[in-house]
Amino acid sequence: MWRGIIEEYMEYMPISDKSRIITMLEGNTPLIYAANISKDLGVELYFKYDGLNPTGSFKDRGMTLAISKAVEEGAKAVVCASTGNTSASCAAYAAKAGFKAIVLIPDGKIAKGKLAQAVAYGANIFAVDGNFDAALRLVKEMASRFGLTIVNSLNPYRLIGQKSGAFEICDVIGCPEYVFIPVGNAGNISAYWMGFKEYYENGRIDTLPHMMGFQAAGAAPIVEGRVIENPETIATAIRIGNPVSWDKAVNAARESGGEIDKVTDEEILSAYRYMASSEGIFAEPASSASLAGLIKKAENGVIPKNSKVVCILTGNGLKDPDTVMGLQIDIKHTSDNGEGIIEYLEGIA
Ligand code: AN7
Repeated sequence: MWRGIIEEYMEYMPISDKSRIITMLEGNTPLIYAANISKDLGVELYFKYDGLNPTGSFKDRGMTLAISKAVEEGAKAVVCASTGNTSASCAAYAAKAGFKAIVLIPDGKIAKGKLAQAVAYGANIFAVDGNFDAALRLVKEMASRFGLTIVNSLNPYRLIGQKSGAFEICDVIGCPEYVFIPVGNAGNISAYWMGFKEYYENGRIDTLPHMMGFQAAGAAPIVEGRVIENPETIATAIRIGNPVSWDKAVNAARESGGEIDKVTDEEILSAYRYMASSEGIFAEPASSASLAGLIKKAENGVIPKNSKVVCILTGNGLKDPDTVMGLQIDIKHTSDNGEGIIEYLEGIA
């Protein structure tokens, strides 16, 4: 049985006492070959579907380690700022560990399913008048004033846990040539790069991938080289103007011969629908930035034909019902004796 990312990758994790690991058996998410999109784009594409983690996002990989270390270190309470997924994950793992979880979210700017999770898991929720960056500033102040443990990605254990995603990919298909990944706080791209490099140094793979990170055009501080005061994007998960792991992400792109670029909300939504309707995979808008990025680069001829490519799908589409229901939707009506559906079926017969 899969034991969760800490035990599975123990030699790469800074934990020695198994007895106090807080896990919900996160990780081991499917790497799904995307036959239809591969054909359309002329590449060999796999989706790493991290939306199938216990709380529906990649954050669980880092949270299991951050919370386990908080237990080890005797933390008083854990706190985070979040665009939604970190707060959901923090709330769940804190519940399991018996910690009080305090989560700060930008008021009105997180997807409904994510807020519902924080409520369900019993977190202490504060809606902040301000965006994620403001919420994180406040978290840092409160943590130092009241002795709380921060579980945002400035907590180093978060990235160490998240590197397990790279290990899992390599364990299944070896090292891909390109990894496309959404960028918000820029932690995950940095974590993946750390994971690939560690596997390389340990002789588990003998090549390294190009790391291709994508920000939303209205929230693209790294691409534009400046802090964005008022970031805006439909992909609320990556609505971040001053990323924590800015330098690490720039380094990952540079060292790997990759890049960090941006995609528009239109490109994100188009990739979001295309992925769901052609592969049956419903990822959240922020996650779709990875596929949007691949489409952009494939169309520009940057990606050689038949390259082995992985798009990281960081979160589950169900977390954000409002975005999909805001699209042009076609729900037909029928009476219970078939008036409506019969005309339709005659039409397509
Ligand atoms: C679905 O939950 O920052 O570049 O507070 O939820 O590592 O920040 C979420 C980020 C991509 C960006 N995809 O990852 C939070 C938060 C999804 C996300 C990202 C996030 P990073």
